[in-house]
Amino acid sequence: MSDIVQTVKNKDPHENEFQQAVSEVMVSIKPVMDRNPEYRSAKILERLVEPERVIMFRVPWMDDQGEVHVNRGFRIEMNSAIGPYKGGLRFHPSVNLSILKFLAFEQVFKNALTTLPMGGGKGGSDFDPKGKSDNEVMRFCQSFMCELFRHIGPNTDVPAGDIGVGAREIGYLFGMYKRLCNEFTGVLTGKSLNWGGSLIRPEATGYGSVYFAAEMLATQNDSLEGKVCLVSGSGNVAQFTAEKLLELGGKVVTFSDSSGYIYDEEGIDKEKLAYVMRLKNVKRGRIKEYTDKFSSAVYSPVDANADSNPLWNHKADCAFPSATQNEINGKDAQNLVNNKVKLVSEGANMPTSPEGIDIFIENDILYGPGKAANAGGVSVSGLEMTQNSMRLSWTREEVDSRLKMIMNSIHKTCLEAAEQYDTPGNYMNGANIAGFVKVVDAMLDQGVV
Ligand code: NDP
Ligand code: 2IT
Repeated sequence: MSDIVQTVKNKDPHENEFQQAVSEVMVSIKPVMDRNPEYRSAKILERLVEPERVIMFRVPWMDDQGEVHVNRGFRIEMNSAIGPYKGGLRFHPSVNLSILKFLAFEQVFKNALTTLPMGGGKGGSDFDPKGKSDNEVMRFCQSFMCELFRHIGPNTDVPAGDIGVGAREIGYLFGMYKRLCNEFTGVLTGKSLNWGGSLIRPEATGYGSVYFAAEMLATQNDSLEGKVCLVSGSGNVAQFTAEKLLELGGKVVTFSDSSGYIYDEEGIDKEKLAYVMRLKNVKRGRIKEYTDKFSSAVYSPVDANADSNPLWNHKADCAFPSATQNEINGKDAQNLVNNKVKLVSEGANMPTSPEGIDIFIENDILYGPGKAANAGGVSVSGLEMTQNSMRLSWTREEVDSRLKMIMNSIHKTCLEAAEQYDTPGNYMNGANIAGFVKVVDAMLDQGVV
């Protein structure tokens, strides 16, 4: 197994995030490989770490002043063993092949866990939507789709949102796809409600992460009632994590963005959350502005180069990292443990560094890894695809109850797989093993392709 990690390192030595994601899975699945020699002879691991296709393209666009800019566009079509490629698009200046390959790799296992027929993919651009006008974002999205459209389709590859890509961007992307293909079809998910979107899709990742947390606590006859919760980020996932936590009796005390974080000792109630939603989704402002409105909160800037993030050093029962990868390092994890945190549910993808994960597991923290805990988003994307194919829309209650069922099933599957491979309660191993077995069995059935 370490051979595979070494091969990945030799082939693409600079792709740190991809190596990190691969290493984690390889450690978990070692006992599965030992019990199933046929996986080895079919070169399953070598095939899993090589994307089926990587598309990389130029995205030229013009700003409001008439100046031309050039960004890079990407789509990683990682694995289609159990369904069409499925996964989000990320627009953020940090986007590169390493980040998108890690995200696409994790997506393969995550999508397998959802119980729905979806393969794994991810894409995006190093375009930064921050500070851009709506027209600039529209022109960028149109240019991006002018290349992407030839690679995707409702039965081929179905992108959605991720960091920097929400309902606005999906709308512009869909408009251009429809114009180019002359076809109204469910080629993207996260669409607005009145033209093919699903109820609960905006809420799904955050709600799902909280449903997963509630399931983990239930194994110890505990609940979210009265729990003090740290939430990072203040975007889509963070907002709906907070909304569901409030509904289930939790107390949310933090939100952040890439500049800093707010700590509100009195708790972020429904009214304050509504303010954050307006601030972030309509005004596209910064989280710092929260303190202008609510004097109970303190804002602290965050230094990305510091050895720890003070957000994770507040007294709390539960942590919901919902911003970005590697936002909890070893020191942050130790701080959380020292402060007696019981549970970590990852709304973000790979938010905890490998050192951090080891610390959580050594200390018996209820640790829900991203590919399980945040699978609610892509699950409801899968339900959106189903509704599009059937040309009907389910009610809020219908979608929410399916989401809950799927999260419960993922939780159960992780526990069973962890138990079967002698690491009871280890959700990371459980998620990696269960996702892996489903995908590689399909690959074996389909021959050497
Ligand atoms: P949004 O763009 O809505 O929000 C992202 C939030 O994270 C913002 O508050 C942003 O702050 C912050 N953030 C982004 N990059 C950094 C960084 N480098 N350092 C610190 N903070 C950062 O994205 P989402 O809420 O959709 O995504 C959040 C996480 O959840 C990501 O890891 C994503 O992959 C994952 N995820 C999302 C799903 C979805 O359905 N949307 C599904 C499953 C996982 P700022 O505004 O300053 O950039
Ligand atoms: O990381 C993820 O699962 C997402 N960004 C959502 C993907 C999707 O297709 O809804």
